[in-house]
Amino acid sequence: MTIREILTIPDPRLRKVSAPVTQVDDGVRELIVDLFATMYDAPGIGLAAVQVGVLRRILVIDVAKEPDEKEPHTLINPEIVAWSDEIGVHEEGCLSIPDYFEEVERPAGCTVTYLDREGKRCEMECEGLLATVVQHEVDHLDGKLFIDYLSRLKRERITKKFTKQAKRAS
Ligand code: GNR
Ligand code: NI
Repeated sequence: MTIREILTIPDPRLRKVSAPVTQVDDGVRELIVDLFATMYDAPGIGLAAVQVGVLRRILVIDVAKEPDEKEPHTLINPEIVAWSDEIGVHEEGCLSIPDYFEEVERPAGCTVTYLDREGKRCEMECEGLLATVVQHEVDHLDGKLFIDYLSRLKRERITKKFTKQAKRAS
């Protein structure tokens, strides 16, 4: 088990489309163990493989409130197949854009299909925070970030800040 480094913007890998998993094998399961370790360590409530530089369609999520009541979800090749008409607003953050939070509007509920860590087809109906996180994570697999839903001014301001930081660090 390894806690992996989380990429931050403007790393270009965060803008790439991740490839589907063709076989849920031990290599994939090892990566999933690392994703959970990295997510819990951060701490975060979701993590996409691309955030540790692996361009595969794999997500882990745990929105449990208490650390000793874990509710880990592994979603491989997730597809959102239905959205509620109702819109919800949540303050969102992203481990790839540390310490930045803004409200984002998204469908309040969604239905997602995916393969679990045994490769079994599953379907999950989500609402509340879980629905927000599922949509946020599936966006990562398509190279999309929550700042893409904000005004251009806000998005450019935060992107510039992180670009400057990355230049200073290099
Ligand atoms: O830890 C996270 N919290 C969070 C809060 C509101 C909406 C989405 C998220 S996901 C984020 C972790 C992350 O960046 N996942 O990609
Ligand atoms: Ni994120």
